[in-house]
Amino acid sequence: MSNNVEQLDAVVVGGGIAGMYAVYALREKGARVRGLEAAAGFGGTWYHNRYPGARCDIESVDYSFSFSDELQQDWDWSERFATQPEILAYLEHVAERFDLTPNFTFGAKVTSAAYDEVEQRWTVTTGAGQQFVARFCIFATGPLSATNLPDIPGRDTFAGEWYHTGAWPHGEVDFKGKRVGVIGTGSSGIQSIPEIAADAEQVFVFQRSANYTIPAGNRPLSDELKKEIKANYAERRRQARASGGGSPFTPYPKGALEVDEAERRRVYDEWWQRGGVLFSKAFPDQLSNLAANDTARLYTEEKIAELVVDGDVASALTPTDHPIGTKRIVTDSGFYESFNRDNVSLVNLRHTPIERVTEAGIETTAQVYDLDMIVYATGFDAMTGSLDRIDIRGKGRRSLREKWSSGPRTYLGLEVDGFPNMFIVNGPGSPSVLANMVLTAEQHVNWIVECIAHMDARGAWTIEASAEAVDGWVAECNERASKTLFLQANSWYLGANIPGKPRVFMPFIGGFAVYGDILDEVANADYKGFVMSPVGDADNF
Ligand code: NA7
Repeated sequence: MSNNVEQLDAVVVGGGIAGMYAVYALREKGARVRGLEAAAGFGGTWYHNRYPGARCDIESVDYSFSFSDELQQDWDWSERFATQPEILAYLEHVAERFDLTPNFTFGAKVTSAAYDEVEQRWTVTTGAGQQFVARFCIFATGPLSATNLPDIPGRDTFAGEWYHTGAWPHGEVDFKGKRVGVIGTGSSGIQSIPEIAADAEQVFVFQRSANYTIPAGNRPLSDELKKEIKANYAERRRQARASGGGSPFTPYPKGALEVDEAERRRVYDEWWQRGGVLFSKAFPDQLSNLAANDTARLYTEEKIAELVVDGDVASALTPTDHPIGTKRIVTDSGFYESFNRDNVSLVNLRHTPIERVTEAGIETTAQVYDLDMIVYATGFDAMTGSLDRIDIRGKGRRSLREKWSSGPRTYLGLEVDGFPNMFIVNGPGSPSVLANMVLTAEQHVNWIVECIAHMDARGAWTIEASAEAVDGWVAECNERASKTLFLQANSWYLGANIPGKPRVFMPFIGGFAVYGDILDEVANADYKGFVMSPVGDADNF
């Protein structure tokens, strides 16, 4: 082993929200810890997704760290739903306030991580050949970080500018006087289209599937409201932790079909006004009962017809291929209204698919679109993509990529059998992508830190999920998903957006609070389902 290999208790891969908190929490416990981040700064998702209009779809006061009351009291969010620049400024503030920079190496793109069974340590290697050796390897690589750039014929021949929303350049992108094609109408497309349309000469929106989107109802936070929230922050956080989604909201106490039309409409009106993704949870049965879901769908269809002037365009923007909420509902600011502008046209790829990209633009089966810029708002290889792009090897040099070739398999989303002392934060098998990912990251990291303290107290060196526990958890996740409508959508939750990816529902769907209870139960039952071993001892004890 060369002398310049840093010896550590833990390596944390990723400098986004989860990685920042993992490094902080481990360091607080006295661990020698290093965070490795491919980018030049903190922020993860919020570093890369700088596209115009990028905002969080969870309220800013909830989508923020809860571990420090001083932090949440001191920081002022300016709007209900924070923009990317404000979230990034917040994360940079957190990094500075808690002096995280010395514990991070930036520009360090991790390419491999291998477990040495003799040394019982992980060696993590970057693209530049730097190596870090640690007892624990913690992946905080983000469920929505590996960009999906579709393999459209001729893609690389385009002579104009092109960008992916998830890898947006730093510095100004100028749309003025340009003909811009936007491919994709998920969250990134829907958020960016109104902003691009405000500047560009012409915007062509290439839509393959229409998506449900609810106006954010965004507004500045008044001083009075901020004061009120801060005075009750502890209670707000308690409610968030007791909820399914990590925000302090609970569904209406009755099912959508248990109330009459007037009451149902009143509830939908209220949740529509509340704005955004929560609309899928107005009634508790909306995501498990198709008839209940239909009531939300019909309500939304009326709204689209009201907001979009041209009936044909309204109809093309109305989703037909999935129950509402089974793909993440988008939270927008002026998306439907954009189609009332003269400079925005919808290209319905269901009728006229893209045939190729050319030097001059995009050709569909019906028309040639000359463009100066293409914006790929085409999403991510979600949940597994960022891990898949690293060569991760556990016991017997077995690769995680191979082990997961039929879909990800974890115990609690946290650990994988055959990969001792490797933890994943916000990974597949956890509820993170269906909840508030700041609180889910804190939940995971707190659990991991306590687990390590427990190991140290009992003299254990390694922890590994048993194969039976993984089997059981995968079965439980599948069973829970099968009772919902989520399997009816070709969503990224199922890997359905990536050609060739196995169709497996990847998140735990039981909700944030239920999942937290399970984590506690497992820890209290002496880490049931995990095997702990002392140094150099292959046997369990
Ligand atoms: P999404 O939600 O995965 O959306 C990607 C969009 O791109 C979606 O409309 C796709 O259509 C479309 N797409 C993808 N590939 C193609 C090709 N080859 N041709 C045409 N259209 C294509 O990604 P986002 O970045 O918007 O949002 C991801 C998450 O980030 C979001 O859910 C929030 O949680 C935050 P499709 O639906 O597959 O037909």
